[in-house]
Amino acid sequence: MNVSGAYLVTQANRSRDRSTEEIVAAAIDGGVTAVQLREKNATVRERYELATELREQTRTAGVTFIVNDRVDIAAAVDADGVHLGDDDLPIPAAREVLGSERCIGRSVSTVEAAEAAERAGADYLGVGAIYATTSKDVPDTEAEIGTETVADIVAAVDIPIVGIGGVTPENARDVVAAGADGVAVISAITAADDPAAATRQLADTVEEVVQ
Ligand code: TZP
Ligand code: MG
Repeated sequence: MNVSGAYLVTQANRSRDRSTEEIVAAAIDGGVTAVQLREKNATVRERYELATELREQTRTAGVTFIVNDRVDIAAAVDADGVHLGDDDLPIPAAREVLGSERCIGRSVSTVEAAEAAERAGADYLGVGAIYATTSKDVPDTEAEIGTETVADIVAAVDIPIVGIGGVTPENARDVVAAGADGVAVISAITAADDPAAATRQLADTVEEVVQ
């Protein structure tokens, strides 16, 4: 698992009619380190079929591939891991299914939730929403937590942290300066005029700040 750098989360309805495979190919060209399949409106069968395609693309490129929500699909397509939230299987139950070979990511927005996820065995955390986002309906309590909360969570846990929510090539620097290892984005890549160039900008920014 590598979740440092630029991490793409897919969402077909932000892609301006380009296919998810096309966006992922462009992101790979731009140096993405991880891709998460997150298609909330697709059926399990559709997600499985897309996951099979994206697994192929990411494997060839040596990019980490993670499936949102569905532990079964992650195992079925030999993904590198799964990304879970409050409504999904608890981490220990997912671990029963996936074993220690695959990674488990967990969405959190508070220090307490981050500590609990680490204790439960999460391998990395998605922390957000840092800024306002138009890609997801985020509950008020989880919205716009800011880079201060990112820094608090970085100080509280030892596992890698990926910042998410309204992250752009312009503000990614602040997210990494707060201690995040990577930045996860939907629209900054998926809705960009040039998704490969946007990915490259994000990846370069993270690399510059980390050094
Ligand atoms: N989780 C917290 S915010 C968010 C998710 C999936 C949406 C991120 O989308 P964008 O377009 O990068 O703000
Ligand atoms: Mg979920």
